[in-house]
Amino acid sequence: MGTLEKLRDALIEGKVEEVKHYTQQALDENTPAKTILDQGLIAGMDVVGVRFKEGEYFLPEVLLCAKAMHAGLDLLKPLLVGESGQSAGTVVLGTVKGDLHDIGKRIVKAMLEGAGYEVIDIGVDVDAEKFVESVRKHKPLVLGMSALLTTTMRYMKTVIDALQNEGIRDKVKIIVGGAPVNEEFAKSVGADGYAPNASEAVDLVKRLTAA
Ligand code: B1M
Repeated sequence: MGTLEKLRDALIEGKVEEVKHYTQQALDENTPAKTILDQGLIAGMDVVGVRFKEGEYFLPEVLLCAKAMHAGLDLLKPLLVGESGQSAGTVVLGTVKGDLHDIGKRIVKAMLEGAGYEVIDIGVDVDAEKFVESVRKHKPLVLGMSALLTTTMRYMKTVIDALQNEGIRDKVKIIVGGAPVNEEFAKSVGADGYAPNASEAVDLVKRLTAA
């Protein structure tokens, strides 16, 4: 079994120390950080998602797997971030109200930082007021919202409406993402764009911020 398969399996088992070990081993074998992320950590998390859905895993197991995922991500982050010089601009990112999922958002953050953007992560369970306040305070080029639950994704529209009511909707480009979100949904809530994954989020931000 190759290192990435061992890494994926360790993540599925929620073995934090093994995940750290195999992530480091893959790096020592010169595997690119993005490959380790996609074929090791995210591949493992996909299996965790299926087991959770099918009732084979419960919250404690998923939390342990999330902890293992973060441990691996922490080792990869400096490499995903890379050496960026001057900031390409500011992006504010948050997970919407009622939603505590942040693994995907952290990956989006790391990849945007890798592309030279300054990213301000305003956390999880973020209400419309805080999104509005952050846009006022940081004047980002782009505001990104993440949601992993079908029950919370609708809140993206609440945030966009709040920005509209405050008269600052047109001051910022808005992008949305997260497993239940798609292009059509993004359009329906009035966002400027949707990205299915972190790499495409970077391309989208570049496109939206191109002069
Ligand atoms: Co939750 N959970 N969870 N969970 N969880 C899901 C999302 C679920 C699909 C599992 C399932 O049933 N198969 C399901 C949602 C069902 C639905 O809404 N239809 C679910 C549920 C039900 C719940 C609870 C309600 C469970 C309960 O309490 N009974 C609860 C809700 C808590 C809350 O938020 N209020 C809950 C809790 C949790 C944990 C806390 C245990 C943990 C989160 C830990 C954390 O994030 N710190 C957790 C996890 C880990 C998952 C799964 C297993 C994995 C999510 C993940 O991290 N994926 C998930 C199942 C699944 O998605 N397969 C599940 C890996 C990550 C890299 O992918 O987040 O999709 P993802 O991000 C991608 C893209 O979506 C995109 O780029 C990322 C990288 O490529 N992207 C963006 C994300 N944000 C973006 C923003 C952008 C652009 C792209 O622009 C701004």
